Parts: sequence; structure tokens; C-alpha cells
Amino acid sequence: MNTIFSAFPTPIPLQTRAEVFEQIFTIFLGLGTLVGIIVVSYTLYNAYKYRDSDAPTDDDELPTLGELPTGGKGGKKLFVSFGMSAIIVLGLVLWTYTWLIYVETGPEEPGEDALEVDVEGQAFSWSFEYENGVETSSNGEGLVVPEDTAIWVNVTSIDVWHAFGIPDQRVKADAIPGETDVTWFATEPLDESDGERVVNEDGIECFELCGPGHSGMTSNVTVMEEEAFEEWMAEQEAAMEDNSSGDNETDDGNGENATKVRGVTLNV
Ligand SMILES: [Cu+2]
Repeated sequence: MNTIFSAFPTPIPLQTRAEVFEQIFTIFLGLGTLVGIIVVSYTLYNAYKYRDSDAPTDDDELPTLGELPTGGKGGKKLFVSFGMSAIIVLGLVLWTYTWLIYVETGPEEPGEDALEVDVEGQAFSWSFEYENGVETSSNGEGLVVPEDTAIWVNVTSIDVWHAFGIPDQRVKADAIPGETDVTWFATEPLDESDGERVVNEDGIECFELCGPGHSGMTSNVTVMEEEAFEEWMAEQEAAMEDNSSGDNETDDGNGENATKVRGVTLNV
């Protein structure tokens, strides 16, 4: 995918959506607090400086009741403070939108490293199909993905409207019959304390009220070490081949076989 990030001389490291939003939140919270402290302190300082007292004052800039304030050095102070505010605000807008575009368009597709998964919602389960045809479902292992990878999901539904979401990953996509909603998330590298896999139980939820089983329409997300993931995938591929070779014997060539394979795999 061509994004504005393609223009960068070196590829930027893969950032998760959660990291991006946390970064934006931290910057805004920090700057908001700083500006708040400056404004409140300056106000208190002036309230104290110009407090009512009986003593005469020689301050020319002291505003008097019923007269427009003069001074301000020809508006220089106003110009500088407006200019600085504009630079800060425009900078923040640009910076924030750059990151929001990153979230919207995804990281530059890292070629073969990115994983693509077709997600299908149905009342009341999720099924996941990998590019090699391997399938898992919320009744089985759920969504299994490798660490430190961009995962692209193509979300759809085969019955009613659902919505696919992984709150921890700040991911949400509509699952609507006949439509495919494409979105992405990135997994973080696992560290030693994580072991070879981290399971986010019920990490996937349905976010569209879809029927009586809606609240149970959840699925696990398992993030695996690169090698463990490859092993797991090889096992799934082998199991899939076993299944399909068994089915081929009874293949009557009218396309029903595909449904059957799918049915078998879904019930794993
Ligand atoms: Cu639902």
C-alpha cells in the first residue's frame, strides 16, 4: 500500500494502533496541562499584581475603569502570542493527522511479512481463513497470529450485521453481508517473560447487537513467537490436506465439497 510513509527514506518501525493513540493522548494531555499551568499562573500573577490597594501606582499600563487599555507595544505582544499559538496548533493538527492517516491506511505493506486473514461473522461465531486456506474459528483456537507483524483483516458476515472488534488493538470493523471491510492491526514482539505464546482470551468481541447469542460472540486472539507460529501453521496445513484428501474421494464435482471441507474445519 502506498502511503505518505513510503516517502520516508528509511522504513519507520511498525507501530501498533494502541501505541499511536497512546502517543497522541500523552502529547495532548502533556501540552494541555502545560498550557493550563501557564494560563492559570499568569492569570493569578496578574490578579495579584493588579490587586486593589490604596497606594498610588506609576504603572502606565494599568487599566483604568471606563477607558480602553493602551500600551501593548503596538500589538507586538498580541502578534507574538497569536503567532506562537498558531504554530503550536497547526503543528499539532499536522502531527496528529499524519498519525491518523497512518492508522487509516496502515503501515507500508511490508511485503511477505504482512499476514492477511479473512474474517467471517455469523450468528454467533467468528471464522478466520488464512491466505493458504487454513481456517480456524471462535469455537476452536480463534485468531492465531505471529508476533511483530502487521495483520490485515478482511471482515464480512454471512447472515446479519455484526461488528468485529479487538478492543486491546483499537480495531473495529463492520461485518456486513455482501461487503468487505478491510482494516489492520499490528502485534508487538513477545519478550522472554511471555513465553512462546500470549493468549488474549475473548480478545475479539462483536460490537453490533445481532441476536440472543451476541454477548457470547467472542473469540481468543493468540500471538505466537515467529517459529511457534510457523509450526502451528504447518500443523494446520497438514490437517487441512488430510481432510481434503479424504473428501476428494467423495467429491461429486458440483462444488458441495468446498462447503463440506469448510464445515469440517469449522468444527475443529
Ligand atoms: Cu453481535
